[in-house]
Amino acid sequence: CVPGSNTKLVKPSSTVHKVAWSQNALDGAWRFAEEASIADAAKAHGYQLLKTNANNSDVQQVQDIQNLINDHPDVLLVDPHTEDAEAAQVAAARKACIPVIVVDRDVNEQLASPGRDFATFVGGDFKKEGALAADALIEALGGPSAKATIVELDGTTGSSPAILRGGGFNGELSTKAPGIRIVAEQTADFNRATGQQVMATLIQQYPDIKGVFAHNDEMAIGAITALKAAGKHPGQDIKVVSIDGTKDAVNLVVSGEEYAVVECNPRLGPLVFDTLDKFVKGDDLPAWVVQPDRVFKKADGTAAAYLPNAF
Ligand code: GYE
Repeated sequence: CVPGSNTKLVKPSSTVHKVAWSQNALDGAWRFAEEASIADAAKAHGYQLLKTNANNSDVQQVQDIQNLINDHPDVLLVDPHTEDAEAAQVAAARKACIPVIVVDRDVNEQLASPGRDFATFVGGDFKKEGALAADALIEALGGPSAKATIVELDGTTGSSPAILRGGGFNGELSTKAPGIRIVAEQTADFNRATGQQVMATLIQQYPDIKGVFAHNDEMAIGAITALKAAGKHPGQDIKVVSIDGTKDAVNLVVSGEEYAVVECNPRLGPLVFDTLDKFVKGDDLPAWVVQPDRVFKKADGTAAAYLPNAF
């Protein structure tokens, strides 16, 4: 492979030693579980793992990826903070003859695409997760004919899970239960403390809401704290649904304060390294390797059954 702007995507050499891993942040149970899963799978394969953590900064992650490219790893794994910001770096790796697998969050595929700039995207179906969250909240609020107002706490603006979970949720809600209206939508950056702050303000502005959809568990946990502080009784007068499957959130489902959690499995290591094995062998890879997800509720026993395995 000769580095240059027209350089085609290469496959890793048959002797992978050095794997580079660009993580967007290490700021909560989901990311810690993902990081451990990638590290464990690399170790099980006997690979050296070069790790970076961009602390939720696109500027930092662009720099991290450039540094990793300069280290000439056999393969680069990228979990991008947002869809657009790291796409050019994925293409830069291709031009530098370094094969890339995009993990967990996708890049904007208009800017860098699977099969051309990178091998494949390994991650969950965020749109489906959003739709499953809508189905759960519709059920919690009394079914398709329910009339209620709700609020939506968005994940990090411009990240693929925030874009797709929001889209999946909104599409499902407006077709299945048009009487349930989102009266406010605000980002809380996938963060627990921010979720609490944002919810504290929203509940003053919209005291009559009957539901909350949070794009991740951390924000839902913060929101539940804020709702209780405002004198509400989550699980009774307000139904909360979120996505991930953390121990803290699933405990709230078991205790009844949260209605349902849609799984987004962070333990991507085995699937990523299995995909890497196939890539090394020269197998054709699909554009997307999907990590399947489930729904955890109290009523059907799924939350209690999953809890021992939660992260
Ligand atoms: O939901 C959230 C984390 O990218 C799917 O990122 C992931 C999301 C996950 O910060 O908790």
